[in-house]
Amino acid sequence: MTNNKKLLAWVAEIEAMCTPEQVVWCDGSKEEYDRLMVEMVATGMAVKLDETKRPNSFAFNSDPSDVARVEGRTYIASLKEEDAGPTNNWIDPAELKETMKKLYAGCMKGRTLYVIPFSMGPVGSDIAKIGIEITDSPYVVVNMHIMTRVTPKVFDILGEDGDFIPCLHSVGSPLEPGQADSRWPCAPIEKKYIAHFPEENLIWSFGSGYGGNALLGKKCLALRIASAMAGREGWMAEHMLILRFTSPEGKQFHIAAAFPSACGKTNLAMLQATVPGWKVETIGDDIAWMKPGEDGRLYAINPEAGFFGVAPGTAEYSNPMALASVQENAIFTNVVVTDDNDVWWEDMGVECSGGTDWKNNPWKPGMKDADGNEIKGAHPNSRFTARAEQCPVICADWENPAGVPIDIFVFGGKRTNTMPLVHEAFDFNQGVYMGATASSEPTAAALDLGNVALRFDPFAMTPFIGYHAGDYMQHWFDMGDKLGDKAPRCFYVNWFRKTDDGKWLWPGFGENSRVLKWMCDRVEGKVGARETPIGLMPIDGELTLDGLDIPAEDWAELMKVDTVLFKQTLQDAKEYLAKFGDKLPTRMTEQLKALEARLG
Ligand code: GTP
Ligand code: SPV
Ligand code: MN
Repeated sequence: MTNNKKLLAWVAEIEAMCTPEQVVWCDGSKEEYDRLMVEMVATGMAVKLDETKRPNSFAFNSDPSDVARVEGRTYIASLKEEDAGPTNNWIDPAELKETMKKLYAGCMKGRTLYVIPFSMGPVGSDIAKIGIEITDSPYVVVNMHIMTRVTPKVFDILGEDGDFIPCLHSVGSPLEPGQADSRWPCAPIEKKYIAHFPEENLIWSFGSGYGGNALLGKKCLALRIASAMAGREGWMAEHMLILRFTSPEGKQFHIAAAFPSACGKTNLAMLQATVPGWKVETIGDDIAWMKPGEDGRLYAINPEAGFFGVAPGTAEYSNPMALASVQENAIFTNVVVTDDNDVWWEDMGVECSGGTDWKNNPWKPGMKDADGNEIKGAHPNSRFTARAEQCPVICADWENPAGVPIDIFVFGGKRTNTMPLVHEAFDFNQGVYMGATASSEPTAAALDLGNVALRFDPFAMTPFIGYHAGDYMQHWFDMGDKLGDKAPRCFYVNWFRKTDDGKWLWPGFGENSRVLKWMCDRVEGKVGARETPIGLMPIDGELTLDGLDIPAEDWAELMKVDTVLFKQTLQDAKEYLAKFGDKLPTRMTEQLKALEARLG
């Protein structure tokens, strides 16, 4: 097992506080995975899917209250409030620990405490970080098996004195003797806390069993804690997919793209290019850790080992590579289990005759509730979990500890209006401005965004920046200075423009490869661009539309820079950035002024 002093002391301390029935040290083995699945099927938490249709795969349904991240209950408990900044919830760390210790006291009664040793990044590589998650959720254990590298080799690396990131998690639902367990134990919203102590590299999560709230290697460690470390140490931890795009001549481009949750990262990461001869290979679909290499370029790795992807919308026509990735050895959460024991979700592109919906009710397509609204079979934030190596287009270099050199940064979000299909920054500083003022309409990936029409989401990192967002923006400018002329070129895209009557203006998915090709042509100097107030845009005919049936007026709309709408967005951005006070980088203010002048 381990002789690591800090780890042994920590496990003993948590065991004493949480009083589980037993402690199990996990080894990441297939035997362990199979055993936990058998146990969860026996208790009714998991459903085993048909072995011939979906080998070694399981479905879970969460409690209806526990279906997504809860940003309102997520905290950055830095020592000083100003270090958490205006985009984070803050509680004094001592006070938060007091509150949470009361919740943790006895919280694992009647349950098993699992100790999960995991590596984010290839085990043993310089760039990898070691975490240990303590959890009382067997669902978390099996998902961590897929999403991270769970292995006792972590103990060898730690040795007696090595350091790790402690990640404490409990579903917050102790069991009294004889009390029957619920199918998905969790705590009510007011008892949920997803807490980060960035100065201590420490994570405490209580009350939720879902996704990023509970699989602590992902958003908590690899983004919130890692971004704070990266800010201190001069590297980057970003909410970005990473892909390799290879031209017909064999030239490789590496692209990292930041879109908010449920805005198209997983889809872009594995897209099937429609531009002849070009191909995409996946390196990561959610998180990138990047640092300058010896040659002065920026190198990126994917710290994860699997995908936790949005199920609805995943179909043969949209994301066939994701569908192939979940053909076996997959976990599904909050989807329909069909009458023949397979899975289904909305916009899967296949018929479903009926089954059990994500709320465990009998379900048929087209069913309506009392108000006449259609009942969805799968929750909009239902997810699949699958190992990255099951993706048919996973890149041979996806686990290369040296990473891949990034040529292009892409920013974006879901905007049904205003933002054109694509524009390019004049230079890296303006690229930082574009990323920092990225905006998106809310999605189902977080529970509590309310009814806002639009939110600013700098670098798609609003819920994941582990420190002051103004310092984080400055860090981006500093990285640009460090990289100089080797900095990636910056672009902004929007796949989500709609007509007034609600139809997509752009076909999206595989057709997005046309936009990626234009970016690569720009990097190569093969195409020009026209200057607009917001940036550089394609010259007509140079972003190929061959074979697409897009009416000229739709294309004009997709390429339009509506200065009235942009002036409005600029005003909104100013108001938003005013919250940053004197932490707003001077260069951001300069960019705002310059854009205002260009818009006239
Ligand atoms: P998280 O995993 O939550 O971070 O989301 P994500 O950014 O990986 O988003 P994902 O690729 O799962 O896409 C979210 C939703 O957007 C899905 O329902 C997709 O079908 C849809 N989507 C993705 N790309 C496109 C596109 O190019 N056009 C349109 N219209 N929809 C898209
Ligand atoms: C996201 O919300 O960005 C996700 C899902 O990828 S979760 O892991 O729950 O954060
Ligand atoms: Mn995703």
